[in-house]
Amino acid sequence: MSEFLTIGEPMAVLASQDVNLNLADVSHFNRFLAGAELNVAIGVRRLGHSVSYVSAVGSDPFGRFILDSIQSAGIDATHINVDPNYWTGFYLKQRVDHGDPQTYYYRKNSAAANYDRSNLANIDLGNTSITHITGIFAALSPQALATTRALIANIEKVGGQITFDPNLRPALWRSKTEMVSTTNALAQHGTIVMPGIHEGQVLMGSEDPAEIADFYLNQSSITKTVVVKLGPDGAYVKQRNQQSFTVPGFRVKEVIDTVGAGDGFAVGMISALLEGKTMHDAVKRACATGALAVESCGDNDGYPTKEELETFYQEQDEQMGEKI
Ligand code: KDG
Repeated sequence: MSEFLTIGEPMAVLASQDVNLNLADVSHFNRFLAGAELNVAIGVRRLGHSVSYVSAVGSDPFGRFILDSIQSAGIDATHINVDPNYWTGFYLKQRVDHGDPQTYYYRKNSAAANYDRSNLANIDLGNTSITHITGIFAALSPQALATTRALIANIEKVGGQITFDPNLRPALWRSKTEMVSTTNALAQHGTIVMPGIHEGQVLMGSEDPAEIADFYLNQSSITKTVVVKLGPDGAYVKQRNQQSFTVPGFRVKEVIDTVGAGDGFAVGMISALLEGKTMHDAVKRACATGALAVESCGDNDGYPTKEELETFYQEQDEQMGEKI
């Protein structure tokens, strides 16, 4: 079995080719692969690690596209069910010249939302050191939430680590109250919890990174590290019983599309931890992979290979040298 595993809803995204047009007016789109946890799987695989992705797709053209792409990326697709009873989810994404784009989902009652959790019994977690869980899959349906909880229980049985990203998607939840209470309850199982600064405001009422970190460290003894994403300003890190520190963000040449940056951040963290790097180096890589993510149109196309990551670090060092 793979060193890294994640469960999520894979989607196709139709990304507008026209800048600043309302989605209702766009007629030209490019198709990419999407889905937060799948983005992470792709990024971790691109950095050379073995990855398994657990999900379901429909027996339809988007499902075929997703399955083919996952297999050709070298990700273990053994645990992706093809379910002819439901569609594969997809979404539309605007192209904007600044800020976050408008998105529109077609994913209700998708194949992933109907994932049959009896399949979890076939997953061998023996060699999996990190599993990434986000609040998105749990938000899809009561079955998906039950699946998430069952997978977490299986991971805890074998002593695996969980990285948890709240990844709030208010459109998928029935109410804000349910989103907040369920997401925070799932976060209690994260060895590493990675909220964004604005998610902190929604989930525990503060945008102060130290207060957000303390909230997650205090609510569960399982949580050893909280990494609060500060967007372009980098990340604030607090580990249980240790000094907190902040890792600065990297300069980005041109922001093309912000969607997928948070998943890019998780890619850097997870891949570095799999390689035994220190928490500081893992968060530095997370900031780098998050920065690289915003420089391309697709949700995961900007994630680097090892060589691209090295080149990025070198370019950043050269820029720093020029500034001195
Ligand atoms: O984090 C990026 C994702 O938002 C995107 O790829 C698809 O919206 C999406 C989702 O909910 O997975």
